Amino acid sequence: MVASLPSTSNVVESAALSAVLEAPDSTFSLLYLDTIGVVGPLRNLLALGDATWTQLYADDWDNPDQLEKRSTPFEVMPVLYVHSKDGSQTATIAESKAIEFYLAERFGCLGRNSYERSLINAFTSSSAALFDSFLTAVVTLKAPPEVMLAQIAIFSETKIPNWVRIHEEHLKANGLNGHYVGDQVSLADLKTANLVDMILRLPSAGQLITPEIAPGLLKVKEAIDTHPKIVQWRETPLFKSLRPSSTLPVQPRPDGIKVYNRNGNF
Ligand SMILES: N[C@@H](CCC(=O)N[C@@H](CS)C(=O)NCC(=O)O)C(=O)O
Repeated sequence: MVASLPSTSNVVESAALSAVLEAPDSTFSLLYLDTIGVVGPLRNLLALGDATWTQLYADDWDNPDQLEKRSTPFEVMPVLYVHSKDGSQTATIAESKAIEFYLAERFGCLGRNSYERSLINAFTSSSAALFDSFLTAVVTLKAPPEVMLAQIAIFSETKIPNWVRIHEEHLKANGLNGHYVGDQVSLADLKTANLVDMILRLPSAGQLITPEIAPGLLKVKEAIDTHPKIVQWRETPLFKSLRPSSTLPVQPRPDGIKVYNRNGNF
């Protein structure tokens, strides 16, 4: 049995949880691995929003009883727990995109009006689609090396160059100022910067992302990498202990990290 989410058939409970999500003094716990993984943009949003948050690690995730895994709504991480100030109520948000959207809305990273929001959602979706398809086709495929190399070749020869060309056009239309929309950091900027970081780790990166081919995308990455709140987050012991890949050795855990309690106590 996976963890069930509170039913919205109870109108009073639904309204109370909505209030927790909207309260300016709520705090957060993020259940995820000690890697950047799929939560790079999401942790950056917590930094941009000056959020008070705790990292939760699932130390018993691989237990054959699968109790931790099944205590989450989709048996995967990340899960964001949003706590009321007095800790008496917690709202759960599962799935990285749902969490990103909630945090982006809360911390003002979805533009100034409905039109800007729809543009940001479109750029975000386009970058997320390439990121997700790369994860599925290469990272989580667990195929023999020659199959993985063939998959990477497909991305390097067509999918990534197409995405670069198209996104450069849109960034040019916004004045190559490091943002997709207006002059503020948005969810689209965060998702794209994360994707550019991933592309730059490929052997073919030198042909895919260069100042000549991708000046707009590099500017977006620079705007994220130099944002004072993100610089500050990357100086923290927690960020420094995160692994870019789960194949790298585990780092010592800094203070402040909590271990996920399968009973749902935070
Ligand atoms: N669709 C999910 C995918 C999450 C996902 O694949 N999580 C992986 C880590 S990146 C996980 O929980 N793996 C452990 C497992 O499947 O048991 C999301 O976007 O949140």
